Amino acid sequence: MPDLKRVLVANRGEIALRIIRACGEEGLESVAVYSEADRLSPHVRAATRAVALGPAPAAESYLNIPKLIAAARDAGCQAVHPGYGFLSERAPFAAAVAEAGLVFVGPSAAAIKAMGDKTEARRRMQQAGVPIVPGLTTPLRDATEALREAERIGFPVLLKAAAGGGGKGMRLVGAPAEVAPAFEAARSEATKAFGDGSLYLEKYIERPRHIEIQVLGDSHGRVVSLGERECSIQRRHQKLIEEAPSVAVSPALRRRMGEAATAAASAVGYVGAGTIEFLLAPTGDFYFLEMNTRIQVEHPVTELVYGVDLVREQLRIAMGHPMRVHRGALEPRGHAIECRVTAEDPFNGFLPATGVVTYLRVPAGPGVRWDGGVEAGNAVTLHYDPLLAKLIVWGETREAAVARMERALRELVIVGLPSSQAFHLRVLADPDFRSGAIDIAYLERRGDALLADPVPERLLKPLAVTAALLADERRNGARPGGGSGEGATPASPWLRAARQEGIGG
Ligand code: MV4
Repeated sequence: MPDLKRVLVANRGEIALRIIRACGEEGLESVAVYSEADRLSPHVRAATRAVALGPAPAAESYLNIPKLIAAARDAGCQAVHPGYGFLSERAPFAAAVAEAGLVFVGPSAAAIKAMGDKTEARRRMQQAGVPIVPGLTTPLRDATEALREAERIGFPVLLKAAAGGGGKGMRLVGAPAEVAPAFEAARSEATKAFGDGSLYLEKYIERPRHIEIQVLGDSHGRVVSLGERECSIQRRHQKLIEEAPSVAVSPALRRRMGEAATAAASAVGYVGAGTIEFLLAPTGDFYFLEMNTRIQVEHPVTELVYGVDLVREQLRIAMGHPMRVHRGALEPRGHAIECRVTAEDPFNGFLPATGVVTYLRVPAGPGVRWDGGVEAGNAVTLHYDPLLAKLIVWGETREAAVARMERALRELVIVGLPSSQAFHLRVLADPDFRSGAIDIAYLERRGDALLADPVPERLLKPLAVTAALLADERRNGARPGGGSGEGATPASPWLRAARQEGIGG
């Protein structure tokens, strides 16, 4: 059994902090890494110690394998946790960590590689008896073969990148005449994105939900599933709100999807935390899409309804312990919702925002969890993804969880940057969301209507607005109650709203 004392956390932001916290509770020391842009980030101070990696660009810091391995060695670590994004699903990184004599907190490089190749993954899943979307399990040679196969499968079909995932190099093809141009476009996009233009075809599933199943595998050959997460509320493949359980999944369907997911993980000898993504069709049929071989952003909703600390389980599994999760005891309790609070302006096409968080009031109280990566004083740049924090709530029922999330979102005050906060409140108030009438096209259908009223939430507590105004005026050096510079647009949508509404003087 590997004797772990100290873990290198090869990531930044909220997930680095999340992992550092788990290390602390598990009695492990943690070593943070940081770029020049993240010198003042909370994860740096939270760790037992921290190592500077270099300049802000990820290629010179969080994506630099030699620097990370050297940092782990020099700091006396025995293990490396990759978090999500960055190097978490790069088989060469898992291999380099192992080669350096360190434990990779995650699956083997071979499992990452098998699932990273989408046609190989489909072949493996088919063999394991996991339902896959009707279509090919080997790459296409050319557009002629694509046309022949599309006619066999039946239009509409989706052209997908074999090396892909996340929607890049994907093209919807509705009719024979569209095959050749779509093939060329998808191939070019896949080559640019993945350095591999291989494509395959699947039957297009209309109006599905995106449902994923959390799995854990340990080094003693046990694999368990921890129910589903409903991830249909997404915009351009970026999830905004996730929940567990899904209103569309009955206990019987949960059992069947869980069995498919454990079969999928077992088929690649999976060790660690992983997620099997499925499309759930309106017919009730479900199909394997891909496997994410990492801890995911939305893992907390599963933690809250199953009472399991997935990151601690990851660490224990990496230490060779059997997992503490028992199949029979795994029943979801209550309902959890997560909002990804990002530095994006929903009223301006979700444009990523930069600037300094000048004031931050974090929601608290019963059933509220804040997994954040920034604090007041931190700058948000375009070097990394725009996630500021995840706000997660638990309630006895879905209705109670929604009410609690609305309450928590109203407590939240972010000054200095626009954020997705107001948009989350609008989704939560939408009748379709309330009734659970959601699928992967939900935001395309409802997004514009939700943003039609340009004045952000009247739901704001006057106290929160006042706190925000005061913090912003302090930052701008303006007299409270006085005009703070002609034409100056307040950075925060809250402030814009407050000004428009005449709140705060
Ligand atoms: C699909 C699909 C419909 N039919 N495959 C998008 C990214 C990649 N992970 C797979 N994706 C899809 N594959 C078939 N055969 C619809 C999508 C899809 C999607 C899936 C999950 C979550 C959001 C999505 C948004 C658009 C399209």
